[in-house]
Amino acid sequence: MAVLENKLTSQQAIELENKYGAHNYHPLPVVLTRGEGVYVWDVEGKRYYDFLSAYSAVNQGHCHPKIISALKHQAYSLTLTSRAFYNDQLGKYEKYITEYFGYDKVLPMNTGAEAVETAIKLARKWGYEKKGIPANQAKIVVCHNNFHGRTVTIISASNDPVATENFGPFTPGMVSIRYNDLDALHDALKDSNVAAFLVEPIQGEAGVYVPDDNYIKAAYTLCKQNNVLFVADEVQTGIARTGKLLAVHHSGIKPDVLILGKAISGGVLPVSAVLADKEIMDVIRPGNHGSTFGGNPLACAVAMAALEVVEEENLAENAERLGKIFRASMEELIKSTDLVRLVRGKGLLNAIVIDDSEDSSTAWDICMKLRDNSLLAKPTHGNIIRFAPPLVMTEQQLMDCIDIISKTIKSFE
Ligand code: IF1
Repeated sequence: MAVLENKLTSQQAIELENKYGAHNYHPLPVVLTRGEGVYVWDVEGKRYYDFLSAYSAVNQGHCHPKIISALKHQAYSLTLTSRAFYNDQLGKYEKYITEYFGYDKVLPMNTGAEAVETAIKLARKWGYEKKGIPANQAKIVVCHNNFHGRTVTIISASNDPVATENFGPFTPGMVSIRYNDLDALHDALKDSNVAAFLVEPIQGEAGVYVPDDNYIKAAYTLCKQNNVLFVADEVQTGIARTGKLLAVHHSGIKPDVLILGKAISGGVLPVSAVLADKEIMDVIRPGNHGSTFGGNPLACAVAMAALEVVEEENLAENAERLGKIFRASMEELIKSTDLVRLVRGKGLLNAIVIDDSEDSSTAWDICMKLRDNSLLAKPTHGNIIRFAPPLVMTEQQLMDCIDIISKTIKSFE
């Protein structure tokens, strides 16, 4: 097939996706073919700053040489054994990642949604076997406007009609309360059938919604008082994105169950993980749960390299420092334009809110103009633009990007 051999133009690549792919996305029209660090290139050779980082999966930058080297090296030796046999990478990785995050045990999976599913199963089983919840009565408390993934059970916890409509029937046992509302949590936890509180330390999909400073810590304390597991979904906020290794570190707590994904592999392979201490993880026994690809040697080698990069290159500190500069610059911009209502975020997970209705096209138009000006970002919920560059960005590159963003937004006045 000629189409597979020839180099495509952007238009051709977009037409192929439109014709042969399910229409489950509405991408910004740019066709990428190469990435290096904070940059990506389209098929016509134009270079862009990546301000999405594949939704915070590419925190270490595109095609990080150390991670790609680990990938190549391991790919020549062994890629997949399944868990029917042992392999010589998994144990090493399990030791490495548990010590890295300070837990006794890890359960390796692939995508973020799978890790969330795993955490829900773990919490339910713990609820029955350790807390003594009557059979099939376990409840998981979640928050309005959460995003935890796309499986039927996970969308059963969602209140987003676009994500849920006509996908029922849904998994029972999900109780949804307002985010950042400790009274609501206090009331929900009175039910002794609650096994866990599943929460994002910062709500990403909701538009980088940062809760009050005391929320996470107080929520954790409420969980402890009620013998409920505090389950943190750090799929998006983890791995240095918010200026600390984990977003919960801003609150000084250790979740009972920690869910990680995306940047564990630096965006090279789907790698996710559920971490917990022995008393919790031990409820999972052979045959209860698993995955053909989870814990495969290729993923293990890649993830170890990717986590090493986070430490070696001080990515958390860099995200913390650059994030402050970014938000301060956006505050300056807000003073000089009516178009941007506010900026919010932590570390290098930030968003600006465009002063317009949710159904206007302004945020999309701004992202199109940013693309023309060599910077890629994506609107969410109509009037919010998320800014999340790779954490390997330098201050000088950031200043260049701030300049592009400011000039682009001012051109709309
Ligand atoms: C898409 C958002 C980001 C997540 C949290 C679990 C998962 C995600 C906190 C599931 C995934 C993604 C998936 C992506 C869009 C995206 C996203 F806009 F929806 F909120 F990152 F900002 N927990 N987030 O954020 O992980 O199964 O996808 O590996 O296209 O759906 P996954």
